Formats: sequence, structure tokens, C-alpha cells
Amino acid sequence: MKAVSHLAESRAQSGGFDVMRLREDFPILKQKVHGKPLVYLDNGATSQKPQSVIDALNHYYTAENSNIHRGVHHLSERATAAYEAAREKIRRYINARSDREIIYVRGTTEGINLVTQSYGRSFLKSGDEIIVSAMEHHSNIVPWQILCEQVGAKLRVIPINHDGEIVMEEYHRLLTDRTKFVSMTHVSNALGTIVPVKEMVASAHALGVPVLLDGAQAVPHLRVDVQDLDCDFYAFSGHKMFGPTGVGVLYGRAELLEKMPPYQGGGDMISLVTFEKTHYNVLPYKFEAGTPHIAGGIGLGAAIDYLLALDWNALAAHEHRLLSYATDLLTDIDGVRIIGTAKEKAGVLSFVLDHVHAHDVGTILDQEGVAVRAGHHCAMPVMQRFGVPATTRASFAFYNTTEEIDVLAQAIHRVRKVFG
Ligand code: C6P
Repeated sequence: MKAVSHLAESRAQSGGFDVMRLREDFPILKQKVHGKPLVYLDNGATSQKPQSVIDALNHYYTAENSNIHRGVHHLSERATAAYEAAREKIRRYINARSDREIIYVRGTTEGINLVTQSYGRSFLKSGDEIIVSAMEHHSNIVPWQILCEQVGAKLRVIPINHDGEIVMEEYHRLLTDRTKFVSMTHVSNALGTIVPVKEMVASAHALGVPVLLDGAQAVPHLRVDVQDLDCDFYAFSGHKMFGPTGVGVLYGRAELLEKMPPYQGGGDMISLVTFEKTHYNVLPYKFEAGTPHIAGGIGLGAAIDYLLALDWNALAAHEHRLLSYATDLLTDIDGVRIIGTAKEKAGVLSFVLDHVHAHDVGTILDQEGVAVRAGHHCAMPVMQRFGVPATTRASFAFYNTTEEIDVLAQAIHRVRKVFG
């Protein structure tokens, strides 16, 4: 890659979004893989971390490491203040009303399990119906299936069309007085579809049905406002939004969280324990048993600081350009079929290549320095819907460039050559 011409090109093509400047913030992107410059297109699995997030983790362990909410000593007070300040940043970032509504969890998966086991086990019963869609990640299917086994509820599935969009008439047909919960992805990890969740929340609320949104793939690409969406729960993972692994967030509407029993018992989630009776802590701590991922929370706060400093209009335009550039380029390659052609998409390009298994595609791309995901993407029902065992998925972040997409396309041509 020629750095200067690359810089000029990236600027010219990205409406002033200075991609090359931003890439400097991500040290991992400078490395070579198999002797080739790393082209990291597996951001849907996990995104890379800017230096400021790495520094925040380092600073915590170097200067502040201590347990929180417990100590009376200086370090504990500093760690507690940093962790709670990060909670407030998260609240502001998604525009929740109160930081009582921001529950730290391990990630999207734990956030959804918290809702199924706390809300679901308390308020759903035999014969009730839960609606999900055919494009859910396993994290938004299996916890509901476990709940259905526990309480005798039924899972109803909204079909998707051939472009990978929700069939809205079917959603409206499935919404009945038996529906007691709707749980939907905001952006599909396997297809990239942006789901019209605001409209879907409104339809569910018209029947008094609460809605959880799985925001794992939305928060890295869209500015999310939970009050505007009017959802009841919103779950997401820090590691997909340039923060650390092992930390995520469940937003919940305070009036629902108040009614819900704790998900796990242990330290910090209580106000008084006796053998006769235990009183639980106030929100959000009622749902945060045990020592949390303190460094992770602080690191997530640093990721939010980083994201807030970006020009989101320019970022969105740049990501849109990446996606349409990649779509055009791959569509022109003989034997490539794109899976997921919704009108509204974010950051994901899944495809199959005639007569070549996705794992072989992924392995050859890796030899060219290109990191993609190959497989079912923890969304087996999506693969079944499209009649494929697996896809190869390139997933983008704002630090990717059109030049990297050229490398991806050339590498796919190489796969075709290898497989004749
Ligand atoms: N998808 C992917 O490569 P966790 O693992 O809890 O951070 O996120 C789970 C999850 C839930 N919902 C959606 C829409 C997701 O995309 C993911 C994670 C990764 O697509 C890893 S399987």
C-alpha cells in the first residue's frame, strides 16, 4: 500500500472523513499477517481497540486497581468513581433516563439471559407467546427456548424475505393477545439488515407487549437513543464497539427493572442479609452480583469518549460508501452470491462462492492477510432460510478503507483460481 496516495484517495472518497488519521489510533492495524498488511474485516465478531481504550485499561491496573463499592480506602474510592463515571457515560451515550437503568453485564448474551430468567420466569406462563425473528443470533433464540421449556410458553418466529428483511405483515399477524414479549435484533449479524425496530416497538406497545432489542451489531454503526426507540430493554456488548471484551450493558426501563427479581445472588446486590430474609440493593446494583469487570467498565467508558469525538455524519457516510463499494465489487465477481440484500444495511457483507466452502474461502483470504468470518455466524436459522451451510462474512468498521476492499476482492479472485 502506498501510504500517501492511499491517504489522498481515502480522504477524497470519504467526504473528508480522515480514515488514515483514525487508523493511527488502532495499533493492531499496523501489523502484517503472513507477510501481508492486515486487512481486518471481522469487526462483527469483535472490533479493534483504540490506544485510548488500551491506555485506560493499563492505567486502571497500574494506578487504580481495587475492588469497588466496598472499600473505604483511597484506591477503592477512585476505582468506584471511575467505574460509576463510565456508567454515566453509557447512560448519556444511549440517552437512558437514569443510570439506574444501566446494568453492567458480560455482554449481549448475558443481558438477554438476564431478561429471560428474571422478567420471563416471573411474568410469563404456559400458553404465552414470545416473538422473535428468523434472523436472530443464537443469543436471542436459545435463552427464550430455555424459558419456554421452563414456563411452557411458545416461541413464534417472524419470517424474513429473500432480501433478508422482516415480513412486516407476518409480524402484525403474529402479534395477538397471546403475545407477551417481543425480542428482536436491531441489526442482523449474518445479513447486515437494519430492522425497523422503532415501528415494531410501537406495534407491540399498542398491545401492551414489552420489547427487548439486541443491539450488539447496531451500536458500532448507529447512534442509538433508547428513549426515541421507546424499547423496554436494549442489550449490547462493549467489545463490538471498540471497548474491552467481557463487559456489556443491559438497558432496562426502570419501572420494569424495579418489578423484576435479581438474576444472580451474591455480594453487592444486597442491602441486608440475614438467614431469615435478604433485602436486595437498589437499581442497578440489584442485578450486579459479585465483583464486576471493573477495568472493562472503565475501558468501555473510554471507548464511548472515543466514539463521541467522531463526526458521526461523516462516519455514517464513510461506512455507507464502504458497503456499497464492496457490494458492487463482489457482485461483479463470477460465482459470488451475496446473502442479505436488504435496502437498509449496516456494516456486513455475507456471501457464498459457487462450489467453494466458506471455510476454504476464509482460509485462503487469511493467507492474503484478510481476516473475515466463515461459518454460520451463530445464526443457523438464517443459513437454513437461505439454503446454505455457511457464508463468508466481511464486516466493516469506520477504520476500513476502500483499498482494503480491493484487497478482499483480489483475494476472492485468488480463491476462484485455486479452486479452478
Ligand atoms: N456476534 C458475530 O461474529 P456476545 O457474544 O454476548 O458479545 O454477543 C452475542 C451476539 C448477540 N447478538 C448479535 C446480533 C451478535 O452479533 C452477537 C455476537 C458475533 O456475529 C460473535 S458470534
